[in-house]
Amino acid sequence: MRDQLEKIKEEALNQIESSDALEKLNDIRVAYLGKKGQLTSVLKSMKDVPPEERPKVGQMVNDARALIEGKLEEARTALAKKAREEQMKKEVIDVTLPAKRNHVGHSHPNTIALEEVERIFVGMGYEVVEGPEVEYDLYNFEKLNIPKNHPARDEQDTFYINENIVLRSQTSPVQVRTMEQGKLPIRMIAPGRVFRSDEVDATHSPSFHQIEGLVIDKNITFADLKGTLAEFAKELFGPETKVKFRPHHFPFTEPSAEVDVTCFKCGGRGCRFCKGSGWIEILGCGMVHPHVLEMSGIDPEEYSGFAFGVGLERIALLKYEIDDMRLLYENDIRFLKQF
Ligand code: 2NL
Repeated sequence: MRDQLEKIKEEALNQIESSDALEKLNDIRVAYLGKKGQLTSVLKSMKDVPPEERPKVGQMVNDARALIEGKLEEARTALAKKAREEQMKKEVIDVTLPAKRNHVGHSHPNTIALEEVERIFVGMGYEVVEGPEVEYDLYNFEKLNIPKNHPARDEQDTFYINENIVLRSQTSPVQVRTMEQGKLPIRMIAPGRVFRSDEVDATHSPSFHQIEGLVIDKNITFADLKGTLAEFAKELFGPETKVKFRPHHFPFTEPSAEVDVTCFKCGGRGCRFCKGSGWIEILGCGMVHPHVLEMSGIDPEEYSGFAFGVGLERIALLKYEIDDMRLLYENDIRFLKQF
């Protein structure tokens, strides 16, 4: 019995010594001290020991148990300490390393240009008004003095939903709707997406953005139009900017003009940017046609007004010297992150 106990003790201590994981220690504890463990079975065979020796053997079994438990605890502490040290070594943080880059979002150049244009006109007392992208032919064409079979309908290849409904080819219908509400005077800009059946190239897209402006009041003259747009050009391209009005034709304005600004790259001397002319075309405008006022319920004898339309992409391309409109639609992060 004594030899058997010594053997169990020695074996257990050896195993504890050589174990390198906490789970193994647990297995050892179960194997020797558990309900069906080796020491427990020695206790169970106590009935074979002569009664006078039993206290002695019992004491020995208890001593062995205490010894093994003690060693197990020691080994457990040592292994836990080692594991923690290894973890600390693995998770060490070098505070001198550069921080991970945080990718911050950017406003799209169209958005920046739109906000700039809005800021300028809101500063002059204009309201920003939006409207539907799917419109009645009536609002997109008829009420703008472009009847069926008018040649202007061919100039802008329009997407038709059906005979009476189109994807708006300009944001003028928003202005028509505002005029119809009958609250005068009007000072508004209408920014938004417009659609034309154009092939994609460096300067065209079937879906682009326009900002139109409309002012209606008593005694509005072409001088108001000129002053307003000259001020707009100065704000947008710099205080040295000059404007030039070239006669033009739109069905919804009379008279009509296209506006050029002095090239902000060369100041008007002529360069690659303005193709040597010194001037860059930026918008179309005119005095609202009396018939257009009439069709929206405004008396042209009492009221007059001016209107204009600018391409948002054109402004963005000019302002940021981008030479291909497609870059504005591709959303390549390497392009966008420059703004
Ligand atoms: C362009 C420039 C323009 C207008 C838009 C307009 C709107 C109403 C009445 C009269 Cl409700 N005019 N808008 C006027 C002149 C030019 O856009 O190049 N368009 C094709």
